[in-house]
Amino acid sequence: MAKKSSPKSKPESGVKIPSTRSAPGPGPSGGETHQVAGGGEVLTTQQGIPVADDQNTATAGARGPQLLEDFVMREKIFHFDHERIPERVVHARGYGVKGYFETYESLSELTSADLFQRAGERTEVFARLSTVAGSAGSMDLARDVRGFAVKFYTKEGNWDLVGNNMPVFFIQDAMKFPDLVHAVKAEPDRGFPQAQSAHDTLWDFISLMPESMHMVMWIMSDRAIPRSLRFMEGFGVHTFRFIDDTGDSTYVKFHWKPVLGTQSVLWDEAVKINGADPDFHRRDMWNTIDQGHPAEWELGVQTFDDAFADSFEFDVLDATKLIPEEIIPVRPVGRMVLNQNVDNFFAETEQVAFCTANVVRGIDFTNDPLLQGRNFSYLDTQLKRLGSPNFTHIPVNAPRCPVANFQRDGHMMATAPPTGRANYEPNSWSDGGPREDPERGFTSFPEAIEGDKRRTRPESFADHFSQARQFYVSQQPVEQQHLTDALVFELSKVKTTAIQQRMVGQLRNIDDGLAQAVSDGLGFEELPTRIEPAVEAVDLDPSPALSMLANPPGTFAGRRFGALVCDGADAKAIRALRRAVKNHQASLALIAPSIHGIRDSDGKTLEIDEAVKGGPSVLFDAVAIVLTADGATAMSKEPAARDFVTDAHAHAKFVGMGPNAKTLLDAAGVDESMRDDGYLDLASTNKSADALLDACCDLRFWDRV
Ligand code: HDE
Repeated sequence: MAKKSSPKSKPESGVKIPSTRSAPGPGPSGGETHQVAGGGEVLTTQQGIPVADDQNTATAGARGPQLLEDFVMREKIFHFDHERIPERVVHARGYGVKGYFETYESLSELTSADLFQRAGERTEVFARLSTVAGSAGSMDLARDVRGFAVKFYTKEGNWDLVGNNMPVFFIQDAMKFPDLVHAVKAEPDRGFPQAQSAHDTLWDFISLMPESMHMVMWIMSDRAIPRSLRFMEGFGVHTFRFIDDTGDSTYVKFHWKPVLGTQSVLWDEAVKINGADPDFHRRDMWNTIDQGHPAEWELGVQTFDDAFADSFEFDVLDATKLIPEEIIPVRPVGRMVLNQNVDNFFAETEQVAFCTANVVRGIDFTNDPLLQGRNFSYLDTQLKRLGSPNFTHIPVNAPRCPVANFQRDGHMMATAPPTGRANYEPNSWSDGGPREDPERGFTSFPEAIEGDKRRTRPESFADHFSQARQFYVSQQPVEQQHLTDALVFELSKVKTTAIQQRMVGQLRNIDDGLAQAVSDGLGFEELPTRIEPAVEAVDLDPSPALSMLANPPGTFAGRRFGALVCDGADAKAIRALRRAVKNHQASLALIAPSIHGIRDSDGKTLEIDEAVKGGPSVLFDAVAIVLTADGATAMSKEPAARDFVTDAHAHAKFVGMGPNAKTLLDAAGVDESMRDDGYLDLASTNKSADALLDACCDLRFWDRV
């Protein structure tokens, strides 16, 4: 066979072969590499002093001690030693993306918020999507809530909508947040487990906190393992207020709906993805945007008045409750287009400082005790992390509208220093600085408040189980099974039997079938005793909107198709597949025995995205096998290739069967009797590739599981 010219042997664009020289000056050379500016950008110290040698510290004699006076080395190491800032106490691992929000139509009848006044208005945004429990270096596919924080740089100041991908929360009062976070994070004596809820301390706490049971249903559901950050919903969680120009208030709950629909992975996939690509979510986001495809969500609102709030079965101030979309539909009010990756991860994603207290005129808080506590917490945390009250001077945090006030000085004051004598007001100077604006200024909704000062939980917060049950019964059977499996998995990692029993005792208030299945899964001979609830659960109507599978995206757009290929693979089949994948606005990855390119049956060199040992099928939404007879025989002997197809089968993926696929499938134990309608022929025709991709729009062949 002719020697192939591997695409990888060409220098990649952006790669420049450095011009090097041996050691500068008259001294000896230890053979180190020096790259010289040669008319290009010159390396300098932070003080701007050009650096002659970035390889060697000044020493007394070539093998002698280092000189204290070497300010070049001292500054470099000093700066390095101080590179880290405290990671976020929660949501440490996150990914930032930039873009804009576009308003569909004026919402002036509801709110005076400037960004919602004009149809087509675009507002710059910065979004950070995160996991909660893990450290900054933890893996993306942890079972966890995802943070969904968006900073809107409006013309009247920054509005931060700091939400999650689940519409409810574990606790009702901010007072319990440190306990919750301590319980879920690594256990304090042993320092593990990392980014996992499956351990004693979390379930000990949770099983003693019936208010968290609704959230337990969400976190044990597949919502906690999204396929992509692009395919998850977002929620403001709390009830907020819209205030219009006349001062009237309307309650509002915010929703983000992903334009490409919701999708999650299976738990077995999550576990394997964490090993194969711990950066799966951030890589997916980076690559998608880098390839010119924005991530897009619609912002929707549920709005209601006091009459509804009074008539609703639950307290709208209770963040462990949601308002079913069947009761108050979500009205789309705009779309968010995230189309730009950050230029510098630290400067933007790490330094972005969200504060729930950042609201603009026209948006206000309610007395949700979780929201009120958050308003206190976020400013505090930014000071701790960013080290200065001037964190708003950092570009990612700076409003895009004028800022003028009499706040002065502090660490790292960075914007143009204010001038003049007036650093206070009132003052009588002609250039006395900014003044109040009663028309455009922020005013709080004048809610009448009276009551005794006391620590108490309102009785209206006491039903902890009805909506948990509603969530469970609103799920499809497959989803209920996943939820049960998740509880069994998590509680099987708990070593204290009393905690497992208490937890099953709580589940009995949600659904007896669920409690029994979890009890069986844990191997209990008897169903543990029911825990007496504060208020008995009532049966609410199922809410189909709560099920992901009841609301399938019906598209393969934005997904990734993986095809197993080898030298000599059918060129026409690959071309047909590539065309069909592109027509569905998805992307195709080729996986081969090695990364160094293959030659297809037409002799054309094809670039390869993954070597089979590094490209398991869990990284793809659907797969195809396009091999020669020899290639299939060789792949059959390769454990990674066999795993590729057995996993694709186990994860209910659609499989395109190109030439010789049977050889590999049989060798992997996926014999003909197991090959259901989720296996489609992939011949050398566009028609067969189109049929395969049309089937893929169902995302999984659920009948298999
Ligand atoms: Fe947070 N939360 N939180 N939180 N939260 C933080 O602020 C806090 C809560 C959420 O990408 C911290 O900058 C308290 C609910 C997101 O930078 C901290 C309470 C919801 C992010 C903090 C809550 C959230 C945070 C840590 C209980 C969904 C990441 C770092 C009342 C509605 C933002 C930081 C980013 C981050 C406090 C509960 C969402 C410590 C006290 C409920 C998305 O201030």
